[in-house]
Amino acid sequence: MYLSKYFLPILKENPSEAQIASHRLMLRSGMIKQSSAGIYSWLPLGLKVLKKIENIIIEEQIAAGHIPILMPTIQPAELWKESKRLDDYGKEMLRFEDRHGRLMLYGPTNEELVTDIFRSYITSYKDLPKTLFHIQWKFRDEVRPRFGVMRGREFFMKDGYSFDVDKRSAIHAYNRHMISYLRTYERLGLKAIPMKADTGPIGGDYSHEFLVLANTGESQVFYDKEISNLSLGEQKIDYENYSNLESIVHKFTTPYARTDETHDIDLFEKIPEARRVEGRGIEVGQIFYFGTKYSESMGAKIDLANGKRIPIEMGSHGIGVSRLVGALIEANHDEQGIIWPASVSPFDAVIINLKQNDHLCNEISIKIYNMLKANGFDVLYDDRLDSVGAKFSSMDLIGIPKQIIVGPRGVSEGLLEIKFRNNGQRINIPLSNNLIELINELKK
Ligand code: P5A
Repeated sequence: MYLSKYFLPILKENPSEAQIASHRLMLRSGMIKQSSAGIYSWLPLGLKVLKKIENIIIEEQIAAGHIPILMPTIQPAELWKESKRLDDYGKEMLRFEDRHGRLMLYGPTNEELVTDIFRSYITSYKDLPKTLFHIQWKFRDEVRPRFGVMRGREFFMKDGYSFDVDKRSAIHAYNRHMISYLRTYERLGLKAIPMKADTGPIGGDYSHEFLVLANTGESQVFYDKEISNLSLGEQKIDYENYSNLESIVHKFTTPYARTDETHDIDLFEKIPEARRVEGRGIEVGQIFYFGTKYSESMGAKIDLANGKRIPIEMGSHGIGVSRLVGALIEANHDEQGIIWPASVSPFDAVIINLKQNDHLCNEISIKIYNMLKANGFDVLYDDRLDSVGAKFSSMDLIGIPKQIIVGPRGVSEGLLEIKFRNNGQRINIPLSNNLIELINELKK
């Protein structure tokens, strides 16, 4: 993409409404634009990151055996009368009437809608287990939308719903979600800690939140330092294997880790003092096992082999997809701007042409651009006529991990420079005909 042809509305000044780094940097780098409180348009750069995160989530859900669907944003209120949650949800739920006077709502979550889909088609234990998921916009009329996409009113959520014949199988679904979420966060380059959580309006009695540690996080967290050393790493997961998943989940849920809602001072103080950590975190996901809460009230039942008819066991599992964009920036930025982990960066590399009117610099920049594109890289080419300083500062701001610098001096010596955004390190690369040295460096 030639920057001169792109739509990247970078702001020079810090927006006064932004109180935390991610909000400020998303506005400044032209990723989002607020349309009203807690509601945003996603501009090209922001949308690219959102889609990269979405794709990683989809890949990991499919790897865990979960099935993608797409449910609507608008739901009929009748379903929520059946589950008796219509009143519970209060003012957070945006309600309106259609032209026929039917009460509708913009979905804050989809337990009712998916239970209705399920009960319409599935009647036998033979069809279980199943987990359906989608990634769709949600609306919650939050009292205090703030921090940009962190606490929005309209936000993008991955929500999955598991249907099982008994509790053992439902807990296995819970474990599949916990592990596939841990893998997802690791692929995003984030450390997210599962913490014992309250269930709030979703219900049930077994739940974990996933928290990314950050000083600007809205949740207060208490944990045993040991848990922050755990990771899945490269280990292959067999999602069908009950005992294997149980032992991994056991490993991640044994050290003390709780938010203030479930914090137990007596238990916390049993941890050796040097390992006790009190801090703040961003909730990037939550999983729930709630048994028959919705299937009882909405009549979602199945026939067993012995002819008995029972309500299905359910759980729901969510990831805050748009919130993750903010969490990633909170975890990866410096004074100059964003520093994207390669897995979610909007571009693989940017070519910065330091002398736009120089014939040789132009020719070489374009050659590099075409060659990298032909090799499958997604490259941004900064071909603007701006000053060198302006180019460097705006490219540092938008945070692409590798900057390929093409300048008249280097070119005359047959050299390119690569600057790594994460540590500022610069290396010289020979400007060969097939650019193999550059291509190898970008593959690292
Ligand atoms: C689980 C999936 C649920 O709604 N029902 C379906 C369950 N869980 S949840 O914890 O309430 O939400 C899941 C994740 O969505 C993100 N989130 C938000 N992101 C941005 N702005 C908001 N206002 C907002 N509210 C929730 C969080 O990451 C949460 O973990």
